[in-house]
This record gives sequence, structure tokens and C-alpha cells, in this order.
Amino acid sequence: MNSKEKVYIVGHKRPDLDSVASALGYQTYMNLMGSFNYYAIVCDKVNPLTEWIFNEFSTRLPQFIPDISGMNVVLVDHTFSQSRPKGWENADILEVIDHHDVKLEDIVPKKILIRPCGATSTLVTQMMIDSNITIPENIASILLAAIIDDTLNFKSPTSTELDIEMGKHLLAMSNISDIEKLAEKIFHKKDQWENMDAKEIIMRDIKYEEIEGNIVAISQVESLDISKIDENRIINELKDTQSLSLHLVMLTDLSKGDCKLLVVGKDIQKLEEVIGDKIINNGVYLPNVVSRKKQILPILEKVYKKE
Ligand SMILES: [Mn+2]
Repeated sequence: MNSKEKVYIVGHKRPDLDSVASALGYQTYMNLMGSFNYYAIVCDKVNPLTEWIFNEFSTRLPQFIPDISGMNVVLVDHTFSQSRPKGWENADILEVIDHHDVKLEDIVPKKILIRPCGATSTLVTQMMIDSNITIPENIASILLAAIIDDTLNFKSPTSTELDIEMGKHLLAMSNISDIEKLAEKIFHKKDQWENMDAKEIIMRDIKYEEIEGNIVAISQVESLDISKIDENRIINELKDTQSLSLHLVMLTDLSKGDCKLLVVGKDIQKLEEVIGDKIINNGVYLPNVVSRKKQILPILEKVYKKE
């Protein structure tokens, strides 16, 4: 590859704000470092929060390209093949940048940056800070919004010192005056569940995992008041379409910092054993649980590794 060939930076399917923000952040970093052949793109429709944040900070959304076949790409905010954009098998994946668990046995990127922290936007910010780059105000604002979104305003157990440190740098370069107010707006923007049908609620933020050959799914539904969400509609939809060992829907209450877990699947009993509680009418309350990656996934690993 010569240095004039285009390289596309892309987040996962069903992109969240961090996925889009970190792609644009990395493009900005590469451009400011003198590489003008890097372009952020999105491979799927962005969510309403992302649309609102980009609009709020007067920034155009990255170009929509649904198929990355034949392209040179940098994957941000994901590594799992299920999350990769369409056509990844025929793309040249040069680089990955992510803050999740890694699954790369099927590709060999030349550069890999994986660090457990709250957001990919944090990692991209760190590159710019380490290179003494002054981040443009709109980009700093969008990156900060993405970190707030992914770390639940630095309150999630996935949030690290690095997120807080980079958050401070971004705040200084952004045009955000009140971070608490922005966080509140972000959480309200995400709280559109009442207007969605059950299938949409389940699919909006879903992650599939394979644990010891068992396929499970965990949907994350974050709300300021989960009592407004109709649990039965979701449970019925899960039952109608159920084909997994376990499908969990986390109804995460952002104001209380806990979660009602909805569960459908053949392995409910095994799950009860691990959490030490009864799942009644396909639901169980979990105090102080908000994180899919740090809290729910380890429970599922215990369910299947005991066997
Ligand atoms: Mn992320």
C-alpha cells in the first residue's frame, strides 16, 4: 500500500456514539499528523444520540459506506467478526483500536491497540495528547460526549483513571461548559424506549457472545426510569424469537445505578444457580449492576464454565 491510497476508519455495525466519534477522532489525528488519506466512515445507520451530538457540535457525520469490500480499513471500537461491517472478509484490515475483549484469530492487522478502558474515544484522545496536538473544539466536544456515553458519565465500573484524565483534557479544549448538564441531556436522548416496539428495544444495543460453544445475547437498555418500559412486551418478543441458550435484556436504571434483568432461554436454571437468586416471570433485580462487559458477561462465563 502506498501512502496515497485511501484508508477508511470504521466502527461496528449498529454504531453507538463512541464508534462514530472515535473513527472521526482518529481521522483528525492522522490528518493533523500529516496523513490526509484517512477517512472516517459509518457502515450502518447511526442512532439518534449520535445524530444529535454531531448536530449540536456543528459537525458533519462521516460518510455512509455499507460495504467495505476491497478497502483498506482501520476497525475502531470492535474486533469481533459479528460486529464488523459487511464485506470485511474482502477488506484489508490494517489496524484495530478497541477497548473491549479481543477476538482476532481470523485477521492479522499490522497494528493493534487494545487497552481496557471506558471508551475507544479515550484511546484516540490519548494519541493526540501524547503528540501534543490541540484538538479542534468540535472534535474534543464529540469525543468527550462519547466517553460520557460509554462510561455513564464516568460512573460505570468500566471507567478508568485514563478516561477521567483524557476527559479533563477534552473538557479544556471543548466548548462544553457544564459536563453534568451534557450528561443529563445524553441520557435523556437515549431514553426513547417508550416510542419503540419490542424488537427495536432488543436490537438497538445487542451483543452476541459465544461461551464454550453456547451462543448468548445481551441487550442493553439504559433508561432514567425503567419502570416506564413494558417488560412483558419484551419478554413475549424474546420468547417468540428465542433460539439462543440465553438471551438477556438488561433494563439498566441510570438514576439508581442498578438493573432489572430479563431472561429467556433453556439455561435459566443454571443462571439462577450462579446469581443465587430466583428468576421470577423471566425477570430478576440485580442491585449495583450496570455493566454488560464487567458484570453480566462474567456471570455468563461462570454459567458455562462450571460444566
Ligand atoms: Mn465503545
